[in-house]
Amino acid sequence: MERTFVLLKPDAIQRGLVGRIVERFDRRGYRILAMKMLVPSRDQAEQHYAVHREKFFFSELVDHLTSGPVVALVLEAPDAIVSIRNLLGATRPSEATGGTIRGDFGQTPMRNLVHAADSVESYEHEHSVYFVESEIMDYQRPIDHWVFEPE
Ligand code: FUP
Repeated sequence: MERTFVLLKPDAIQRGLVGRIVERFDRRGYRILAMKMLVPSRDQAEQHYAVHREKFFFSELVDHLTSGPVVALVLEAPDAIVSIRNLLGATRPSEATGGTIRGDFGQTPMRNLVHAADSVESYEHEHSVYFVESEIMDYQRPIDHWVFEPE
């Protein structure tokens, strides 16, 4: 089992897509371990995207992330990091395959609705920007033995 961090960015909330995006995670059987709504501080946004600090789009990215409420989640499943990234689709919605979240709903690279960690290291860093450990649930579901059956 693997955990990943996902963030529905302000454009997802503004466009009324929270339910439809979270439903995609539910339908695939990911276990939701944490989910909360907040308005990120500039410090949180800068920490989250610290790897992009030198990029030309960094200040616009921080402005966007702090512009309104976001929904932060911790999800768990086998290979959660790569499988959620596949479900999101390419960073640029114009390059995202139909059927992916960004392919179906994304508009611009800056407003591509949802972020997900791209490695275990990113997960460790990013979830700690938004959650304290006591906010992350640890529970089992009776159906998990077949939802997560080994292939
Ligand atoms: P991703 O991991 O798919 O969210 O993409 P990146 O980490 O490469 O980019 C982080 C965010 O920066 C994207 F969500 C949108 C923004 N971005 C731009 O606005 N322009 C770019 O050219 C690249 C990224």
